[in-house]
Amino acid sequence: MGATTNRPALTGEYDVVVVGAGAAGMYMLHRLRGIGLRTIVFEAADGVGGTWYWNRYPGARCDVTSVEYSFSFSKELEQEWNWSELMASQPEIEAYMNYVADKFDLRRDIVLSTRVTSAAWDESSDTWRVETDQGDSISARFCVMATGCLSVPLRPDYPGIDDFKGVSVQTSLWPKEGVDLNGKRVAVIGTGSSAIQAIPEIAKVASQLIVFQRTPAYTWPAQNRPITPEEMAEIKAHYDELRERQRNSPLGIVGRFGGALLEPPTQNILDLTEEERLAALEEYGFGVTRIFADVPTNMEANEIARKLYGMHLRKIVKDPRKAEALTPTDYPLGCKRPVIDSGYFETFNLPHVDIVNLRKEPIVAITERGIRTSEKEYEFDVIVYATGFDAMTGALLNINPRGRRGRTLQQKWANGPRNYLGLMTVGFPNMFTITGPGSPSVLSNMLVSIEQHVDWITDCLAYMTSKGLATIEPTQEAEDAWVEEVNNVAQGTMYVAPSCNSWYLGVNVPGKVRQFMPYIGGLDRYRQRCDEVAANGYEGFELRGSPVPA
Ligand code: NA7
Repeated sequence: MGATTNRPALTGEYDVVVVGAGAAGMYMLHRLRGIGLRTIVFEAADGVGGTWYWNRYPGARCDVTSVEYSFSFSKELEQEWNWSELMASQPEIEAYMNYVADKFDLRRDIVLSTRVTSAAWDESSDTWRVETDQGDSISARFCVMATGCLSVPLRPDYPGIDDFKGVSVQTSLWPKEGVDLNGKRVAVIGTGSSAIQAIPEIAKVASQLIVFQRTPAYTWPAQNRPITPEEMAEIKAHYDELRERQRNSPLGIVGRFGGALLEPPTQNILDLTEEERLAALEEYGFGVTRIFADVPTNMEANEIARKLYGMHLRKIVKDPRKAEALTPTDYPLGCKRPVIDSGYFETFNLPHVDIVNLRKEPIVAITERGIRTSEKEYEFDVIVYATGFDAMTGALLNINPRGRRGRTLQQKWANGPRNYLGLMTVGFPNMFTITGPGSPSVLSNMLVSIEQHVDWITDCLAYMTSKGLATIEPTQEAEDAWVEEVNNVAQGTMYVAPSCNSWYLGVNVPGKVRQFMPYIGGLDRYRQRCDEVAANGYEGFELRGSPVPA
């Protein structure tokens, strides 16, 4: 059980139970109310916002421009809210999520500080029975998993991890009251997006910062800056056009307002001479890796771009030992989610900031005083774990819903996730996942993908209600075909290169099946497909009016 909430346990019957009150759960609640369905939302945190509630580490901010990473469903909301920067920081996005919760009066149906512990399909009544760590036991006809893609923190299982006498903290569980880093000796373990955002900020206040890196990251300057009031007014005048373009783009990102992604590149790096490549490097810096069409698709081109990237890095990081440690060498550009940063490499020029290459000097144990590697013991006051998440499937498999005939999701997905359109999985009627595996999800602007899924689910439930239908479940054929399509579109891309070890593939979690989880075919194509399926009377789904025969 989590912390007790001192409220009576809930036992009611609902139309829909939503798990999670991040952006997905909140918008889902809003839409379901709109079609008159009695909905309850359970949220483990004591506030709304999901990712933007939990990730409070110094430097946490969105890597998509905020004007685009925001809800489009309310014109009033768009006109009321002002973003202060191109890419807003965590406090501002959390404030936005709270503003949305208040504006649409969402809180009265959100039960906070309550973690769903089980969900089981009852075949006799066609309902989901959902239990929580606060003793609630409710039933609902539909269950929507808005549990997030990066919501289950991973912490390494180093020997002695609990022995450390200083402060241990995880970026994704950063305490609300903050962590005093002033004048402290700080270790950061990990060099993914979270660490790369946190490191420059921690370096500003710590007396010493040592970064423990397993894999060097590719990261690009964020070029973040404030948005002027004039720009915000201009954006507000053109929201409709922006949203339309977002919805019809492969990533849900247009990049018109300061982003770097305007038009897709057409020139190939392989067509350039060495001199021309160096001239491009001179002009674009790290951006050189993003201006050629063949870099993401042709591994020879990718390798050339990788070398240019390393050359630029060595210009910035003055100490050759640090530069060598920070240079990615053995996996393709773009196979992991690109990181964007504000002064990451420059931070390593500070005398009190150093890096330990764990490939040469692995961590052997955490001790009372700090970190022991194969070479020596380092003493710290604070150890920051920036070690990532059990992505995309972790939260779903932790709840481990029990579907028809008592079969669990862990059993069904033992060899990797399988579903239809990333929305529903055979054997689990009336259970939807928002931005789950098999959908564009983390390969897109999450807010655009969330809205697309929520809108589709809302339309589906409205359709079922209007027709008096009780259950919906994909057919086995539709699921098999979709799984094949998800795999096929990823084939041959850098995402599945044998040298790629990303959380998209699940390989960051010991024992997890290596499978590329998101759908890479593009949000625009995916949206069209989902719309066609709905227009064709929910093609590939079986809809029934009465309990499924045993
Ligand atoms: P990531 O991107 O999964 O990064 C986690 C980092 O932690 C990465 O550098 C890992 O190295 C490292 N890691 C993980 N486990 C260990 C152990 N046991 N020892 C040493 N280092 C370890 O998570 P983030 O939170 O940074 O970012 C997640 C997403 O949030 C990001 O993509 C954005 O979408 C926002 P590895 O590369 O696995 O060798």
